[in-house]
Amino acid sequence: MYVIGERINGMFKDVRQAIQAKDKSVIQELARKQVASGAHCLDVNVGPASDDPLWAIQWLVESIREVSDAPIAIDTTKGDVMAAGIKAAGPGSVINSTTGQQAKLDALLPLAAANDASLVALTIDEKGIPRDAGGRVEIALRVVAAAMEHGISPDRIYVDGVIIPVSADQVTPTHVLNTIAQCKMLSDPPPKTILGLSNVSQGTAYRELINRTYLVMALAHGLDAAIMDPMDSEMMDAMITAELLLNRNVYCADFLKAYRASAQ
Ligand code: THG
Repeated sequence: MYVIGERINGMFKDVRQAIQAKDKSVIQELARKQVASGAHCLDVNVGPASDDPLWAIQWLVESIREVSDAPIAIDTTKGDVMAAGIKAAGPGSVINSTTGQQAKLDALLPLAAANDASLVALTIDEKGIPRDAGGRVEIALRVVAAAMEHGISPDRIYVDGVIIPVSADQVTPTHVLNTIAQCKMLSDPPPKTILGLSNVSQGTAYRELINRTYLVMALAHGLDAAIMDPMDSEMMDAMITAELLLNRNVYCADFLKAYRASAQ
C-alpha cells in the first residue's frame, strides 16, 4: 500500500507554529521521521490558519526538499497554492485534490497532465457528497473519463470516497468500503483508491484502534493508498499483516522486519 504521511499539516500545532516562526528544522524532522517510518510520499497542507498560504506552501516544500526526495502531495483547495506547490515539488507529485466539479476538473486536469502528477479525486460534485457507494462511484467514473480526455491514465487517479468521523455518522464507513471495492470495476486499468484515514476517528476515544481497524477493513476491500500517520507503529504493523494475509506480500517468519527492511 502507498503510505502518504499526514503530519506536515498546519492543522497540527507544531507545524502551525513552525510556519509562523519560519523554523524549518521542525518540518525537516517530520519529513525524515515519516520517511524512516515507511511513508512513500508526504502530504503537505499549510492549514486553515495561514495568512500567506502561497508563501507557506513554497517554504514547506523547499524545506522538505533539502532533506528528502520523496514525492509530495500538495493538499489544498486553492488553485494558486496548488499550482505553486506542484511547481516547487517537481515531477511525480500528487495533486490533493480535485472533486468531480467541472470547474475543478477544468483547472486541475491540465495541471496534472503538464506536471506528470497523480491526482486525488474526492467523490464530491455540485450536489455535495452522495449518500451511498453508487453515487460516489458515478462521480469517480466521470473523473476517470475526463482524465482520459487529458491523456491521464486511470491509474494516475486516486479515488477518495470521503470518510467522515464515525462519531458523526455511522453508515458512511460502510459506503466508503463499498466505493473502494466498486472502483476496481470502473475501467481497465482501474483507478486507485485512497483514504484520509485519520478523519474516521476525529472526536472519538481509542483513535488509534479505530484507525487501524478501519485501515485493515479498507485493505480487504482493495484500498491502494492512505494519508495516515506512519509513525503509529501499531497501525503500520496491522497494515503489513493485512497485506500478508491478502497475499500482497510474500510470507516469511519475520515478515514485519522483512517489510521494513525492503521499504528502506
Ligand atoms: N482526503 C484527502 N486529503 C485529506 C483528507 C482526506 N487531507 C487532510 C485530511 N483528510 C488527512 N489528514 C489528516 C491530518 C490530521 C488529522 C486528520 C486527517 C487529525 N488531526 C488532529 C485532529 O483533528 O484531532 C489534530 C490535532 C492535533 O493537533 O494533534 O486528526 O480525507 N484526499
